[in-house]
Amino acid sequence: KSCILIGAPVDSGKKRRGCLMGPDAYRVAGIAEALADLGQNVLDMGNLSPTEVDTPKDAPKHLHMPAETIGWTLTLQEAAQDAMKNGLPIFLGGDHSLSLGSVTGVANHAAKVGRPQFVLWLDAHSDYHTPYSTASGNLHGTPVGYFAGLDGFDGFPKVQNVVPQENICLLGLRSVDQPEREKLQATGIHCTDMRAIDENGIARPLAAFLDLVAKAGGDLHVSLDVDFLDPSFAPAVGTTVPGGATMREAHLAMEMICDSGLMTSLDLVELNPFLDERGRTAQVMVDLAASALGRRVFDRPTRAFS
Ligand code: DIR
Ligand code: MN
Ligand code: MN
Ligand code: MN
Repeated sequence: KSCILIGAPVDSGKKRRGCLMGPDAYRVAGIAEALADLGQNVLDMGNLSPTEVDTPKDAPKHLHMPAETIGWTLTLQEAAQDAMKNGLPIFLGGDHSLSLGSVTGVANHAAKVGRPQFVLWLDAHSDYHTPYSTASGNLHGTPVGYFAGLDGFDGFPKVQNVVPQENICLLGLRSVDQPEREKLQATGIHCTDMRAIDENGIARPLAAFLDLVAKAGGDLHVSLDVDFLDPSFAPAVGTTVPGGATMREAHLAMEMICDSGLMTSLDLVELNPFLDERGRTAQVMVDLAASALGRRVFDRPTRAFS
């Protein structure tokens, strides 16, 4: 099996531009080399471009660039389904609206091979808006709503395989808008906010979710938004929220995901290299991807004190 790098320079999901430079920043930061060093067979498919579609007539007026995002959703759904046959796709974003396509695409593949799809959403935000509930009009705030089957995505491809609420875990939350909060509190979506991480550590809630995936024999998609991380060491994102995951919390999460052997696909999203200083945040994201795919200091358990 291979790691398949899929460049998705999606920049239509919000108004601040720059995420289109993300895929090349990951390449410059050495993502292919880092994964190859871990013994992975790495294929870089280059960058995709969106399918051309007309602006949907019935879309809410305040939506930012719906036609481009719908076009990307079509392109990425197909790319995700194809890549799943050959390996583990890593979607190099691009803003988080790329997950409208990546997640629904991998879920279509899982359904075809008869496995349940699970999603781990590492993000400051819940991204559980619909095109009608979003106040910003930014579609990067909607992918969880879309693949969880909420209504209101007129003009978008119909979601063929909705990801069940109980199969979704949002981890790292600290910015949830009122309409999202109301809907989330009435669902079975697992929501772990920063307070829960402060109180219990990140390992406990994550282990519980990974256990669900393992018991169900599921496929696991991991979606890593740069703003999951604290902006003090991951500043290159348009929507920083202070009080995020520390470097070690993030690496521990990736190391546990690796140990579980469950991850079948990965998004690296919201990196805006235009806001960065010497590619620092791109490097952090590459190091986290490496942890998720096998980089470690020692194999566990070590002999020290045990
Ligand atoms: C905000 C920001 N909730 C919105 N969302 C972001 O515009 O809907 N998600 N940045 O990652
Ligand atoms: Mn996000
Ligand atoms: Mn976010
Ligand atoms: Mn949001």
